[in-house]
Amino acid sequence: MAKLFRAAIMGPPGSGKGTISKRIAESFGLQYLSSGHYLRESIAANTEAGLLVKTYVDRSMMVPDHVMTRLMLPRLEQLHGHSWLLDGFPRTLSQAQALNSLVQLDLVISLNIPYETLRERLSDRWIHPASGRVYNMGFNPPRKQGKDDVTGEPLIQHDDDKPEALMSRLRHYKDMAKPVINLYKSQGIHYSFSGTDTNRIWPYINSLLSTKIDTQPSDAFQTQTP
Ligand code: G5P
Ligand code: MG
Repeated sequence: MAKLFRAAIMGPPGSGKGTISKRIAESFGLQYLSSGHYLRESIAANTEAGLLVKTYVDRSMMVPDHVMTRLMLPRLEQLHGHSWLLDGFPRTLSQAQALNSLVQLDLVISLNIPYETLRERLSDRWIHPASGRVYNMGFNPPRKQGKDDVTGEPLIQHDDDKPEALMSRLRHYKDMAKPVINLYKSQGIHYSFSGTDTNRIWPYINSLLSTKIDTQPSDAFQTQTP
């Protein structure tokens, strides 16, 4: 049996967590869990909890810790026996502590992207509000300008992606992330990647993970020791 591997990816809004997570999940066969995805799913379900969540997500504000842990931890419990990658959770020390009481992570990746790069990316970002699908006019444009690839519905831009709002979101992100990063540094599992270009960062993450993840599908493929 391949050894289980549990990782998380952290980084400010627009840092490329989603883009890199998808590559990791595909290359290494990990289950992928995105906090933003589950939040949007709960909003779409239109429950009381979903409506509450919407008031935060619409303003790009942090959803309260107890709501986040109640949303994420049961899903991780269901993945008992699987290797997985978390995108966007934990984001606060309290979330990290709740996660720690359930499982010890093997590795945490932080994306350290200059502010100017984030500003450019997010001001170029268009969203399909119903599904949360995200496009970037330079990096991954929709097939038809201004329209969602799947539904053909119009794309919108977020008020929160305007420069002033973005600056305050990023400052807030850093304040929240610092103690989380320190926790994972103290556990010796934190790796930080800096750069302006996802395609340039990816090979470094890929080679780090190649050394950490046991991708042997079964014992039968392992070399026999004499
Ligand atoms: P999300 O959904 O986690 P954010 O704001 O943290 O949202 P986002 O927007 O999903 O982060 P990302 O995943 O880090 O960004 O980045 P991405 O989507 O891969 O890339 C961003 C854009 O840049 C895309 O258009 C992509 O195509 C483009 N891009 C990527 N790489 C490059 C490149 O090299 N060059 C160029 N030119 N473009 C590139 O969370 C949403 C909300 O949910 C709440 C919060 O309200 C949050 O705002 N929330 C939580 N609240 C509390 N606790 C938690 N744990 C929470 N998790 C979510
Ligand atoms: Mg994302």
